[in-house]
Amino acid sequence: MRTKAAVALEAGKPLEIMEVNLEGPKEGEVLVEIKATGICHTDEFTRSGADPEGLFPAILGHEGAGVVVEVGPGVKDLKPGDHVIPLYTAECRECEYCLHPKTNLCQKVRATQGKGVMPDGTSRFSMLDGTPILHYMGCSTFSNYTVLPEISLAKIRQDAPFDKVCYIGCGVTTGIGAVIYTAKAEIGSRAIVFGLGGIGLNVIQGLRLAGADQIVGVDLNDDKKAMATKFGMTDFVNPSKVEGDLVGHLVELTGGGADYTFDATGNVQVMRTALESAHKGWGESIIIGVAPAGAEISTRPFQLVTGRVWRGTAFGGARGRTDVPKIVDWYMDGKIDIDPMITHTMPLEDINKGFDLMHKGESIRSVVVY
Ligand code: NAD
Ligand code: AHE
Ligand code: ZN
Ligand code: ZN
Repeated sequence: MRTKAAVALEAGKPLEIMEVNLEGPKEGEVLVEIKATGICHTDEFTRSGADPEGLFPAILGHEGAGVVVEVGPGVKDLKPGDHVIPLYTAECRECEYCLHPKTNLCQKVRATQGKGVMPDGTSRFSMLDGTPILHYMGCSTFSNYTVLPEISLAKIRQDAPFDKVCYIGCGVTTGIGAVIYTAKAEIGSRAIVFGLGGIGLNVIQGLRLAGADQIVGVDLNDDKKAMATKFGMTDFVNPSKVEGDLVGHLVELTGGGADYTFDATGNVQVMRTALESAHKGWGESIIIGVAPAGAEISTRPFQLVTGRVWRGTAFGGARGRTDVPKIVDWYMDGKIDIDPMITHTMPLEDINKGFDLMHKGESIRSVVVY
């Protein structure tokens, strides 16, 4: 079939809207009509050329929601008409990782996913002249129709609005999950969140859900303060307005350092500040942000010797097929909020405007509606 897609032809170039060929689903695969997709900073990270795993030409996008159109041979748990959220972290429920209680990083399709192909080593997408186009993070939600392995799809309830729950495909789950699945923050915790964008705001909402006493938000952009306050931030710090040492300021503000700190910027200097503003003896710092090729983190080992812990999280530690449908329920039951964070919606033709808004710091989440 043919489908409309936004194609990343080369690193650093705007996406190009075009008709592309899409082959039907093979063994264990599913054809999905994407109804809506968010634009995450990780899409920009790869588009820009900063991603060491970035390959071109590719169809980016990994924060979608849609409807199953057709299933390939051997697909067991999905049928046409089912509503689904694509998962860049699959859940096969049988690999060594899925069977280990301490990780959500299913490896069943990770190697081929990283090469931009389906598990059989080939792409379903091509240009109209036959040139192959690669998949991205196993999802490629910047295409109106896409093919994914069955284990990379979470089945969700039918009454959830696509243009809102697509955000659960990355930002909402990553932010809330970092708090509840990775940090397992306790009631009464003090926390600091660096970066109040599409991920950081969901960390804040997760901390409120977990019953944190103090939630400090840190961002260079003062315009992020109002939305973060709405989601539960108790104190705001703009590092450019702090005189002297930022770590010292944050340690004082949290009465000795935070129980949990979260980096949602992708900046390795910020990651160091986040680690060092965690409480001596027990503070944990969770890295969510994705850093460019070649960037490395550093600190004095003494920071860890004296009890601070550095950890990281992918997709908030969530097991997608199990946890995503529950998070959709939380949204539908009013336990979590999503709508105010979706500041812009647009048709696929305007997707590059979504990237511009992100760059200008004017959006939280832009959502493309097909
Ligand atoms: P975003 O652009 O919406 O938000 C980033 C925020 O960080 C902005 O508000 C910006 O003003 C702020 N910021 C930038 N530099 C800063 C600094 N030096 N100090 C303080 N604040 C600063 O991006 P997003 O979609 O929220 O994504 C955030 C990061 O999380 C990105 O690196 C993204 O790639 C990553 N991410 C990781 C996962 C994961 O599974 N680990 C999932 C989603 C996104
Ligand atoms: N390809 C990059 C790393 C990108 C990365 O860390 N991705 C996160 C999800 S970001 C979603 O917005 C992730 O899930 N990582 C675990 C994994 O297996 O990719 C690089 O640096 O090579
Ligand atoms: Zn993302
Ligand atoms: Zn697995």
